[in-house]
Amino acid sequence: MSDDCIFCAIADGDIPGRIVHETDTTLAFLDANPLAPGHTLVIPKAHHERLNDTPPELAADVMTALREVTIAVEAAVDADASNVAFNNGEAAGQEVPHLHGHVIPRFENDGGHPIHAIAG
Ligand code: DGP
Repeated sequence: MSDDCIFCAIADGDIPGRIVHETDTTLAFLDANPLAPGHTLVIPKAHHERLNDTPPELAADVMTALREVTIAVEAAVDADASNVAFNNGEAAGQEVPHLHGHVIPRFENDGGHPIHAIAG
């Protein structure tokens, strides 16, 4: 838990999140500013700013959760594909300094480039 971290507050239940998936070590919830319907974030419950300072076992848990969430989200919104990505550090566009993977559903001919959009 880190004071003043919005994603820690969601993980601790202190502020509401639209939670779609949970394990002992990870949580997934809908993005507040979705780039596409079903845009979901996957976080470790423990506070780590970025991939570089996340213990390998926990990073593996996040990846396992990302895979399950990707499958479920694509099915839920009938997507053709998805962008699964991390903005890893402020200079890369990371705005919330608590590790999170984005799952952004994509549709044939949707014309978007959210992999660029999420990098700010
Ligand atoms: P990034 O730029 O990779 O740090 O993306 C941060 C994402 O987090 C952005 O898509 C918007 C989302 N976000 C920011 N604050 C909140 C919040 O309080 N709740 C939820 N659900 N999402 C948030």
